[in-house]
Amino acid sequence: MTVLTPPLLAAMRGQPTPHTPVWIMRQAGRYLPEYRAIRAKTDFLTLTRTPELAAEVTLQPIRRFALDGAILFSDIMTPVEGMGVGVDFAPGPVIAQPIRTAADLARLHTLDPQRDVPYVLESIRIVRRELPAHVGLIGFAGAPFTLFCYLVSGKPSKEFGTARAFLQREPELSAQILDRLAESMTLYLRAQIDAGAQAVMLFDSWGGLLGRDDYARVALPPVRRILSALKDTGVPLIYFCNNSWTLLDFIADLPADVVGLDWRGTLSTARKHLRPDQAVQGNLDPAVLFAAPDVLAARVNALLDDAGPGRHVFNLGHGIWPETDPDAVARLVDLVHAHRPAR
Ligand code: 1CP
Repeated sequence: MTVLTPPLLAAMRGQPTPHTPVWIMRQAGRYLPEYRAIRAKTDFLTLTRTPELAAEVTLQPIRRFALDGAILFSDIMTPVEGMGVGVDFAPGPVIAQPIRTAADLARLHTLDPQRDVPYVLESIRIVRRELPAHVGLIGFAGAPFTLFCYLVSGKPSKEFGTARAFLQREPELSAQILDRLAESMTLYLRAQIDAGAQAVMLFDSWGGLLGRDDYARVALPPVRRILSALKDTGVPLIYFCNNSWTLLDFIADLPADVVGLDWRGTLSTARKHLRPDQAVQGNLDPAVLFAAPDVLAARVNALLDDAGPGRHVFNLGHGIWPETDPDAVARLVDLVHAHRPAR
């Protein structure tokens, strides 16, 4: 029997697909009543540490919508906890003792995935057993600079001024922190792939806060190190950097197979800066899910026409908002699947 490649993975590899595949950043979450029902009984940390529950929440959006991809239910800060630094979620990550000295860094040991986060690997195994064969499972990690932002500031922030000032004041200690994170996230993603993740994504939510020079000197090298180390796995490697429209020449030079884009630019523009063999992933503004159905349809079709056929994975430009109507998501997925290239 021939087992067909899931469209998600085919598009990432530049192979033909029956339709443009679609998944949604933060697709398991508070906009779904079934997620809120589970969260009413269980706190977020317990959810991420209980494989049966994490797998159940991962599968919720797959049962409700015709999505082409599932993303493991976990958080970018989950492995950081495994590395020895306590994280609370309120709801964003809060670190009681941020990393700001060499002694702090000593508390952040290199991750041993089997020992430190066995529940993540077990969640992946359960999801792979339950997931329909045409749906691809995406594993993920935070990019080192984005993790550094939370570790140094100790809480969410719009500008991460504390972390960016630290980077300038303490360049050597910063490099050591980023190094430890790069090594650990490489081990973490490899363990996820071994457990059954079929593609992996690095989330660099805050990389775009940096100017070109600091991005190229500080944030980019650890990303390159992780992606290069994972090349031999053969699974598609996705890099998403929020606010990266002025950084695309650097990203074009990364060993990323897929580049995630936010909604601030068009995918045709992104393609001009990226390599022809790199697929694009994105990039509808999450706000457009609040538009009237005919407006949503026009926007989705225009985005797909602009992206052109092939090497495109449809997604939002950033995470879905908790206030979103799930029916709008159902319409979105159907629109993407029904679209045929303009001639
Ligand atoms: O239920 C709750 O109250 C917890 C809210 C929540 C959820 C549902 C958090 C805390 N994390 C998650 C899950 C999560 N986080 C997933 C898996 C679910 C899915 O996508 O379906 C993923 C991939 C993430 C990744 C993540 N966490 C990122 C990168 C993507 C992005 O949005 O830029 C970031 C920056 C985080 C940090 C984080 N964790 C939680 C929150 C609320 C935040 C954002 C904090 C901030 O605004 O700085």
